[in-house]
Amino acid sequence: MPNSNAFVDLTGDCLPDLLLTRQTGTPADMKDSSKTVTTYYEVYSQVMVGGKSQYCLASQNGQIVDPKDTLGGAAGSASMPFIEIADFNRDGMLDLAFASATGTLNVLFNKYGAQGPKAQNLCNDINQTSILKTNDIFPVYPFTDGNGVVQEKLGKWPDTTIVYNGIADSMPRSSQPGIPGRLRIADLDQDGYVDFVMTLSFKKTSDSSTFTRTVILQNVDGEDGQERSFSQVKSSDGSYLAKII
Ligand SMILES: [Ca+2]
Ligand SMILES: [Ca+2]
Repeated sequence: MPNSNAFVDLTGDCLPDLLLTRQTGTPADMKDSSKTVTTYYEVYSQVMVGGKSQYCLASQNGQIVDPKDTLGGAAGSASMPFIEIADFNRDGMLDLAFASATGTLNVLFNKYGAQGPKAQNLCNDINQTSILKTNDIFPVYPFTDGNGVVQEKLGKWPDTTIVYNGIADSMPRSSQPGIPGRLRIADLDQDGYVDFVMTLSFKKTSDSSTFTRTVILQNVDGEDGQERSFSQVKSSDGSYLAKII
């Protein structure tokens, strides 16, 4: 069951590759708590063979969420995050970002090495399709923060009595973190690094009333060996938007 898909150049040879997200299992499996549903991505890389363009499966090990990571354990709701693709660290290679059902923003940096965003480094022919099979384009699940991956827990809020849950009405309501709405990327502060905008649904544990807030995560310099980090913008009036706009 493909969901997100994109034709983008993930290997730096100027030939667009195909990225798909997929899920194993059937709707019945998703309603059966004894069964698990695997969510993963596939990369079909475009290569030139004998002067002709072909797509070969370059990566199928990109599991992106825990098989048990359904929304609040509810039936029929295996998580399928939307993926955004951008060069988050400005090294010339496209990276991958998605929010998992545990309420974590994951940014996976492309491990293919462009030598920096210089004109002479563009469109290098990798020339060896074996490289595609022996090297993962992105870090492999389970992800380890700091190892080519940045993970940011979403939904931080000054009031600890507030938790958040799924953004869409059709998603189960619970006190557990849910999948945020689709990510959007834009360089909001015009520093040359793309930032995140997303909408999260919150629920007050005091009276169960719900409300939504737009969350901005600024792409900033990393710490502790991380290349980049994604910092939630906050302000004293509670509006994450206020700092930038
Ligand atoms: Ca990159
Ligand atoms: Ca920015």
